[in-house]
Amino acid sequence: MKSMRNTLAAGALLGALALPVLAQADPCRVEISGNDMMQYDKQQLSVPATCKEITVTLHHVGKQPREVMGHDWVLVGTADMAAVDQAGLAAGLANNYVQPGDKRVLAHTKVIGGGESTSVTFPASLLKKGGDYSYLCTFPGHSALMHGKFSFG
Ligand SMILES: [Cu+2]
Repeated sequence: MKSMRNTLAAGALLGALALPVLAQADPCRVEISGNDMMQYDKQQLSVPATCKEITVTLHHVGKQPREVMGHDWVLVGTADMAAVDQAGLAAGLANNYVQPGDKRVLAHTKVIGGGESTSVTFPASLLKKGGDYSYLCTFPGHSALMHGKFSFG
């Protein structure tokens, strides 16, 4: 019993020490990059279910313009990925390759080109803890390479 109490005390101490670090890196704000090789730098993004609001920032670290090698970040239920991608293709660049009013799209950024960054902030209430979510780039032909899992919780 005594050793358990010691462990708890040590845990509390570690928690207190870790707190300033956690305060700096908000787990509800995540970042991802796309490049000129049609790749995201992350195949998975995770945010804790304690988030009230989630912010995703997309960086395009390449040089190509958005008309040629544009990237966006679109969050969907995994089952909707192909259909959303298809609808986005028809919507065109003027609509950031996302069909306006598409209810299957949970959140999305605009399409950006090399050297640009963009963010989207959305309420976590759109998501269910432990749900099966994915993100993709809806620029034509990109999603086969540019997609990943989004875990919430
Ligand atoms: Cu892309």
